[in-house]
Amino acid sequence: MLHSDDLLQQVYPRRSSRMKMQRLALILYSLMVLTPLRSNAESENGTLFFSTQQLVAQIEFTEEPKLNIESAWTLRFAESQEDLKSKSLVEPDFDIEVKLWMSGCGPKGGHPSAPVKIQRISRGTYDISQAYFIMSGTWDIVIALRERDSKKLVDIVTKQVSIK
Ligand SMILES: [Cu+2]
Repeated sequence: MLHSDDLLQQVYPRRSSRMKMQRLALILYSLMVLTPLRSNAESENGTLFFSTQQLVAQIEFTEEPKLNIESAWTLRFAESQEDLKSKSLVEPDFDIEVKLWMSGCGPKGGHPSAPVKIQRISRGTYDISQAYFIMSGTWDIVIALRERDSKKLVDIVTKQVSIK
């Protein structure tokens, strides 16, 4: 049987090589996202620690994660756990990226879900909605900080959720 990529190459040679580039970019991006991801840990009460910044984050679900139903949460940033508790929040000086990622699944070793909606509410407070966990298993909620101009990755934390 002809592999579908080979078939595409014959029918659409230029389009296929562009698809390969896109695939390569996706793999490189996954590596970039997943490599630093293993080093940071979530504390028992759910605080997420950014290792390169004096910054912590907290996820408070407003719609608990469930299979194929929209999930939503409030994402808050502060300089310390104490500040999170007292809601003395800070606005990170970075672009904030939120993604859903399922690792160890599929031929490429992982895959995203559809982009979530990120809406800034107030200082250090964001509403995240339209988050869909499209398979059962363990998902990573990945929060990345990027330089505003260069979009260079500054730091990354993850929260794991288990979807039944
Ligand atoms: Cu999956």
